[in-house]
Amino acid sequence: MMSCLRNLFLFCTLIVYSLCEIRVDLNGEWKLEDANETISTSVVVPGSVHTALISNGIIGDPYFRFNDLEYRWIVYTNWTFSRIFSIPSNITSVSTVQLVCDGLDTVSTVFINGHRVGNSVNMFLRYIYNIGKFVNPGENTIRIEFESPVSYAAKQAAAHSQYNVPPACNPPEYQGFCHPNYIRKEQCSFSWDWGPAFAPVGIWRNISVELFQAAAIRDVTAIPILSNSKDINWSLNVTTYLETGSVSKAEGEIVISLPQLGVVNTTSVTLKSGSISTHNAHFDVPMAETWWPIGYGRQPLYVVSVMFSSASGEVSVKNVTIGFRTVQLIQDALPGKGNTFYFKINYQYIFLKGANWIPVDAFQERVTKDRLKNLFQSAIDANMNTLRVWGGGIYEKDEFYKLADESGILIWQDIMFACAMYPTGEDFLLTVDSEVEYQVRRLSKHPSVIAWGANNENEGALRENWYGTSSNFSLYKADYIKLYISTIRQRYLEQHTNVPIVSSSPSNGVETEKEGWVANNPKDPLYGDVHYYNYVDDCWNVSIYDTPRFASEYGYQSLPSFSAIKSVSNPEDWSYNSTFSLHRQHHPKGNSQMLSMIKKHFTIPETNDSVADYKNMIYLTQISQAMCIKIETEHYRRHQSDVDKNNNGMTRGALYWQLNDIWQAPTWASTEYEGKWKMLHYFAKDFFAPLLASGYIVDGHLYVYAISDLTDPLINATLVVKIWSWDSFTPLLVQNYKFNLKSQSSIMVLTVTSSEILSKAGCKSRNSCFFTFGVGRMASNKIETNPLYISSFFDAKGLVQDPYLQITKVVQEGNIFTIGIKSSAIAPFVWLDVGDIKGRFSRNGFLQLEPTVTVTFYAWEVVSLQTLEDSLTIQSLTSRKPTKVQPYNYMFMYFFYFFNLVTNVLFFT
Ligand code: BMA
Repeated sequence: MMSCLRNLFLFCTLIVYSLCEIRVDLNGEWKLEDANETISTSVVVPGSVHTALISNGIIGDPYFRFNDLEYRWIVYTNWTFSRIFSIPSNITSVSTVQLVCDGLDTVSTVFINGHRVGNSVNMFLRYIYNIGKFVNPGENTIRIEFESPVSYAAKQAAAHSQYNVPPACNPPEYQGFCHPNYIRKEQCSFSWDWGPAFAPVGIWRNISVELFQAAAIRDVTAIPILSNSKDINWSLNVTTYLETGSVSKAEGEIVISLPQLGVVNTTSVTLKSGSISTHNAHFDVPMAETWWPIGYGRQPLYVVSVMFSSASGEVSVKNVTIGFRTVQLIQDALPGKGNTFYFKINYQYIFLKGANWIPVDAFQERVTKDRLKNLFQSAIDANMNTLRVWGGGIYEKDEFYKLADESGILIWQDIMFACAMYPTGEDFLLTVDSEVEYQVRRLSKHPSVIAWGANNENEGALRENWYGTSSNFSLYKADYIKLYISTIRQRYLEQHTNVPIVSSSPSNGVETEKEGWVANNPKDPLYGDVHYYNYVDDCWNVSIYDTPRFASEYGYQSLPSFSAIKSVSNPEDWSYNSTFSLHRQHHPKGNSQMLSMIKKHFTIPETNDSVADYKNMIYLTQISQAMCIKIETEHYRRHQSDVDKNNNGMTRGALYWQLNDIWQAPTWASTEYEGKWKMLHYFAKDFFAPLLASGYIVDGHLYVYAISDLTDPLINATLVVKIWSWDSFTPLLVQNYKFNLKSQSSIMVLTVTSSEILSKAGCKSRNSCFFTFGVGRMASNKIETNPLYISSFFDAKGLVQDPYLQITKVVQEGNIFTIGIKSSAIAPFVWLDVGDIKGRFSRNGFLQLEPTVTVTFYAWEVVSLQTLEDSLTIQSLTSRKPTKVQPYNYMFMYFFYFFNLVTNVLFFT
């Protein structure tokens, strides 16, 4: 019976939908002109001026060398997009014609057939203009005049004469434009400490004309409800937002169905004319299967199809895809001091592990589904379960959230405000209010979206006087509350999403509210989430880290690969402190901070080959970054189940800064602009592993933890501790420790005086040894090993040997290449590189503990064996220099071996 109904509904939907709904797609080719009419060319919509100028050969690659400065004229120019479009001849029979713009970037005036129909000031808002009065059946013209966003922001700032809303401009190193806070546009498009300033303009999302008579469904939200954790009995709140036409009233029916489950809910409605009508329905969905985060179960998704059919036979249909899950942000008071801060999905605690997400490109039209897919796959492959869409970028494309829903990657979604004070004039608040309403409706149906944050770091900025606001604190505090609490939070709560919102990241969560929304110490580790950056102290020393409830940002910079740099530079740029390198480094003191962190543990080699030196710096910055974030992340994961004497601990989230790169530059990212994994991303795969053994030494004591994200307990499991001397492939000591561990928790399995265990192992000196830890259900050689280096590499000088790494074979099977590696000594940070061939290795940057290992390269594109071999190089920290694939002829191999031995200087030891 149910399936009959379902089929009937689908059948009707198809027939009536095609008869009644008229939508004229305006995507595609438009004409582009500058205000002085010196340029007249074409632009593909969705698209921006910059990419149109690139594809028409008017400008080159904006990312190349100094082109970000070279092409500044583009952003100071006003631009016009125009085209002709056709309206069907039956226009006379429809009452309402609307121009629906899903995204205008940003400040524009819209004309139809020469008549002004409206304007836009907010790129995050969908603009809908009634254009019935101005269109004719047949040919029409549309013209959208864009004003320079940079000039607009400056004008808005100048007009705000009462008081300053800082920062006026970001630091000069950012090489950016001023006053991004005065315009509702991607804040980082005016530049950031990892990104360029292009401030593109254009029609950045879909645009269409829609015609209807009675009503059209604009939006649908569907919120799953589970009344208790015991009986899995789902129900659904479906809200349908209908745009009604000018007929006096529209009578009809709303039919909501979940075709996969045979659920149909029908209601008769009478809609008022000329407004937005809201229709709510609540019904049981008994057969629904629960949606789970990645690693915790399946991700079943269901189509909710909503159809409005008017008495006169007009039909409007909207389908949304949803998943059934609940979210709780648990902020319980802890005995002593502080609150917990962690997430439960479907009543089950989940440690959120992952990274922060920034816009994938300065020009969104270049962000293809494949690029998004690749980034998601990289997050999944690195054992992440969460991404935070950071507040200085954009609300992402639909495909982004679709990928998250399908894969089970959880999303912490910021509202787009970051690192600034913001104005609170009436117009500004009104447009923000509409933005929140629109974006929350748009995104709340996605099961992956499990948290919202009203801004990035603005509570901290105000409390800590980052922008000189302290002399007038109460004024800025009042503005803060007006914007984030009375407007954003208020509007958010009215949407009844069932997903928690925090007023800022970092914040103290409910404690921030208690303290009047600007807490005394928004970074308090005992409450909410924290952001932690420290470029001064030694990142190998775990004592420098707080042990907060939730670490939502922390990071260190590194340089991208040489192949990434090469694609946007000339040979004269290839040194650490070249004009180009400094131009790309937007973080004040960034290069010297990386350098000083490297020097704490590594020797920086100098050769008489400046390109080799530069490549070594790239390699060392990546090692240093990977090590710092490994150590910090493991610290957070270790303390998910315990609190120390000051009540620090129960850390239940670790999202490092940042997953991806917007261009090729020194940044905090773990994957590069083209998707290539930096060493950090390979490390992330290990330090986010569901089962991990992790140790550290403080005050002469070794502490080793077992950490599990698994949903079943470990009974009688084994921790394997090994002590190695750099000069032997055989460990000096192997010890097994038995333990039990509850599901999704961490436990300290071993604590011992480090000198005691080292001497027990017969380790000659601390500098000559290191530890590895592994954990498994049973003792086995297959247990992954996690190293703990107990001395800096320059202290190990002379003890760590050149491993004379050799690639012994490369075997191709389709896009998969098996690479054999031979080593004559233990080799730290073994690094394979294939230049600009796209793909990733099964492991990289690893500690080679055996004479031979095999690594797999997964190519993301078709590549021949010869091309791969020609590009492949291998090195380690203790290699004299990177080597290429050796000829398979042994004579040659030994020749190269001895040749290396006598001709090179040992770099790192
Ligand atoms: C945090 C972020 C970003 C920034 C990063 C690195 O403050 O929120 O604004 O890019 O640090 O400085």
